[in-house]
Amino acid sequence: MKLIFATNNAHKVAEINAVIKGDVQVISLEEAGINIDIPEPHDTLELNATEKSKTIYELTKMNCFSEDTGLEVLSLGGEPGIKSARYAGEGRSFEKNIEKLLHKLENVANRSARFRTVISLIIDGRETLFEGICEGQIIEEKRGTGGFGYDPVFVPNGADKTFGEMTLDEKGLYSHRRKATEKLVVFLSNMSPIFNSLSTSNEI
Ligand code: ITT
Repeated sequence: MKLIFATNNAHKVAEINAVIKGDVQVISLEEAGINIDIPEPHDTLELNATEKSKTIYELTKMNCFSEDTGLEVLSLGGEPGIKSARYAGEGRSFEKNIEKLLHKLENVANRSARFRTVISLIIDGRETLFEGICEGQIIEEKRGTGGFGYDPVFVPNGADKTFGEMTLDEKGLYSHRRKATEKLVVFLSNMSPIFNSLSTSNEI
């Protein structure tokens, strides 16, 4: 089965390809030759994920999925949330977003936060959503240069390193994206016997 992944973020493609293996071939927008910046105008991760997958489904009529992720900081009332990519402005700078976050958390004792990923999968025009959550803490200074976004300031619960100090596989042990993607894989593998039996009966 081929699935277009409606994202322009190469880090997301690498992380998701580490989980989706076997019979499902993930094709990034770049690989599909689609060069668009899909708007994310809504106020929930769910609606923005749907916007991205629906846009690509309508354009290609191919089965596809997208994901929207937000960092939700408890003492900031869930900020930056849906604004995670543009927290410090339209420039979408990871550096400036982190600076703004650390500034807002100066002298704040409760630094609990979570990443939440929502995947929107469209198969034959029908949408299914999958969620993955990773709880952790925002530290006071950046550590590590791996990953992307807020990874250098986020330590998942149960770890002593930031996501920025982890390899892709280590991040996968804790990651919101891995958890949501695993639900997608289970969903697809539950569907595949139906596909297999359909194709078998077609052959007969
Ligand atoms: P697409 O919409 O093209 O998929 P994007 O980077 O714009 O890519 P989002 O709208 O989901 O993706 O942006 C959410 C932002 O949250 C992203 O730019 C990062 O700053 C941050 N983010 C998302 N996942 C993250 C992760 O696993 N680790 C650190 N930061 C992350």
